[in-house]
Amino acid sequence: MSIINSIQAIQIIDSRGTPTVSCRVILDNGIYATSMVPSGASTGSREALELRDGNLAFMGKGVSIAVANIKEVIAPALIGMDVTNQQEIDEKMLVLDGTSSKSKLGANAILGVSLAVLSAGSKALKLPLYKYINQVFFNINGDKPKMQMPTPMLNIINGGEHANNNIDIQEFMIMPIGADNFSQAMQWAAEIYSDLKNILNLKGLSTSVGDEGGFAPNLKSNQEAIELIIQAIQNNGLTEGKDIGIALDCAASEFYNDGIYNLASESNQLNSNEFTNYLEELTQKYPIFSIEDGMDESDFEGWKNLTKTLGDKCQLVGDDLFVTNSIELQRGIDDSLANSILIKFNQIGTITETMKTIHLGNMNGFKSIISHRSGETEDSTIADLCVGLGTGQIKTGAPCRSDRVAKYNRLLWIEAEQSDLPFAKNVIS
Ligand code: 2PG
Ligand code: MG
Repeated sequence: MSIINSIQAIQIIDSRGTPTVSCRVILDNGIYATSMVPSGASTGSREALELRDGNLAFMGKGVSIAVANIKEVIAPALIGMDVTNQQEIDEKMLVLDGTSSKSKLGANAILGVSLAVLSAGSKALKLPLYKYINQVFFNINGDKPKMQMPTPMLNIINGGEHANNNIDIQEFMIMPIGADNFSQAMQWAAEIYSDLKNILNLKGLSTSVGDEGGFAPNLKSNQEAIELIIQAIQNNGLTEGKDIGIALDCAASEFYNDGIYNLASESNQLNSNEFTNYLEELTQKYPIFSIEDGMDESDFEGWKNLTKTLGDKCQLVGDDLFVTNSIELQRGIDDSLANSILIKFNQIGTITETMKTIHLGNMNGFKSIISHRSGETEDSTIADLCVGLGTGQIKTGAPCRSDRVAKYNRLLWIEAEQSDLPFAKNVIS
């Protein structure tokens, strides 16, 4: 048994300069692990509550109350427990909080502890984190996923809430679907990224980057972003659709109002059916393999229609739609909304609930994509989560900015350590 001896927490700074929670779990044998909690900008309205102080410090965004909740409420309840008992620990925190939205203690407080417990558990058992995660999933769901290296989804042009440019679609991603292994996928991505920078430079467009490390130029339309990316792919001797797939995160809730999808950069106002047609045309014109949040989080009829229209040719990913919540995912399964789910553990608040949601998706043919948040830290747990659960896809920004490459670099190390892990080649074709 590896017993929790103490739990510490402090306020740290994330990649946007905003406070976030960091938590440390210390075991009675002196082993300890530290977590850092991510934070979103284009958040879903059904996400668990991120507790912010709301006072004068840090523009109201301090997390000192969440930190105090860890020290004063959660720590006393968990000290003495076996750290490898992830589910029991997470469930105890749910009882301590007692609300469905985690608004009493804060999902940021609860997740900080849940993540540090996970990592301390792996150290206690002297297992690499991804192997330990595989085992924890088995303990929770009675099912052992096949571990594999993921295909990365790299967001190389940023728009929407993640940049101050004029592009409506939030993320334009490349997926090196034809690479033979993870290192080759990253090499191709870095080369395309560098070429895209040259292209933008030559056109006199901005090469400054957005929250997720992708470029954030002002463009004439959303299509222009895709065309610039295709040019960069071809300049590298690669073929779009064969070597590299395109993926989008529309984050459509951010430009939806009163039944209208407002594409301001194109002066285009579309109703739900028209926006579905717009997306269908994009998939006919370009090799788009995956569309995330193509519809507003509450436009359920729109989601149904989009899934009917594109669901057999394209990965349709619910992010704000499902918020990593098994109840929301069950509704999606029952009503045929989307065919895949984005997984962000801070949307729901514990590792146990995250794993249960992934399991539900697995049982119903939904693919899970492990994701960062736009506000990040150097914590790279999602890299191990993705390998340990074998989900096959990870999206964690551009090959730029340390908060993004921390995850890709961790994956490169896992691949180097464990060369027999298969690579999720052609994962969505
Ligand atoms: C998203 C995420 C991550 P945010 O919408 O998928 O890319 O953004 O963390 O701002 O919700
Ligand atoms: Mg999203």
